[in-house]
Amino acid sequence: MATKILVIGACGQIGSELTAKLRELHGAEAVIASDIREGDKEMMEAGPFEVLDATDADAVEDICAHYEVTDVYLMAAMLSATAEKYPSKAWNLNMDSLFNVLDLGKEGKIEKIFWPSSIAVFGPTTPKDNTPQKTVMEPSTVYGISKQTGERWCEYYHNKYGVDVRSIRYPGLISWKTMPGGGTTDYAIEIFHDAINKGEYTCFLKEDTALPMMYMDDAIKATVDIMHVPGDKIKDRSSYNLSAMSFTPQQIAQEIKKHISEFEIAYEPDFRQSIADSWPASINDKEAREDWGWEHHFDLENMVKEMIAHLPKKSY
Ligand code: AKB
Repeated sequence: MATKILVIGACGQIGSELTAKLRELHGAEAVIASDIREGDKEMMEAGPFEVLDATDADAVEDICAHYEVTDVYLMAAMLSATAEKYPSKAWNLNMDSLFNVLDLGKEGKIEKIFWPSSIAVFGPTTPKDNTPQKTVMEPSTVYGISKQTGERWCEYYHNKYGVDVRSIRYPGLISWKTMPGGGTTDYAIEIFHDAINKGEYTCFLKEDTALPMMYMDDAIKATVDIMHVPGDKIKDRSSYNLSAMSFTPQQIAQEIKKHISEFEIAYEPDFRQSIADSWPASINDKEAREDWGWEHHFDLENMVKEMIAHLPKKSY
C-alpha cells in the first residue's frame, strides 16, 4: 500500500516542521496534517488538513480510515512546565492519544507509528552525565511520568501485538521557525528572540544548569530516519536516547555575545528550575548511532550562527 501519513499535532513546534519535511519527501497529498484547531494560512493551504482531537478515538480512527492512512506521527502532547500546572489534563492527553494510535496498530488499521518520548523520562536518581540508554528511571514530573509510561506501553504493544512503533527521547529542541510552548528547555529559544529584539534576556533557569539540546533540523532528520529504516534495525521498541549538544544558559549567552556583543543576561529561576535539576545534563546515544545510523550535524556554535542568521528582528 502507498504510504499515507497522518501527523497529529501538526501545528506544534515539531509538528509544523515535520509536516513540511514529510510533504517534501512524500508529496503534499500523501501527508494529512491535523491539530486540535486550524493552523495558519500556510499550513491550511499546503495540503490536506483536519481539525482533530487526539484523545477522541473514533475521530482518529475515522480520519485514518477516510484517508487510508498507513503511518501516524503522534506529536500532540502537553510539555513539562504546563503539565505541572494541569496534571490530570496532561496525563489524559499524553496517554489517551497514545492508546488511540497503538490500538489502531494492534487492530491492523495502520502500519507504523512514531511517538516522541523525552529526556524527561529520567529523574533525580538517574546518572546525570552521559546518561545511558538503559539506567535508573524515576521521573519526578507529570510529563516525565507520562513519557516513561508511554515508553513501556510502546514496547508492550510491539512485543505482544507486533505493533511497529518507533520512538526517540527528544532533548530540548531549538528552531527559528517555530516557537515552543510549555517546556522547560524553552529558554534556549526565547533567549534568541530577546537578544535580537531587546539586547537582554532574563532566564528562568540558573546560569549553570546544563541540559541536552538539539537543533530542529537534526531532530527532524532523526524522526524521518528512524521511520524510514527497515524494522529490524530498531532493536529498542521503548525509545532511543538522542544527543547533539549540551550547554548551560551561561554558555549559550557567551556564544550569542560573539554575534551580539551588547547582549546581557540575568537570572531569575522559577518553578522550572526543579524540573531542569531532575533531568540529565548530557546524554549517551550510542545505541541510536549503532542501530539505525543516527548522527547529528549541529553543535552549539553552528546552531547559534544559524539562529542569528535566520531570526528576523521584529518591528514593534
Ligand atoms: C520540555 O522542556 O518539556 C521539552 C522536553 C525536553 O521534552 N522540550
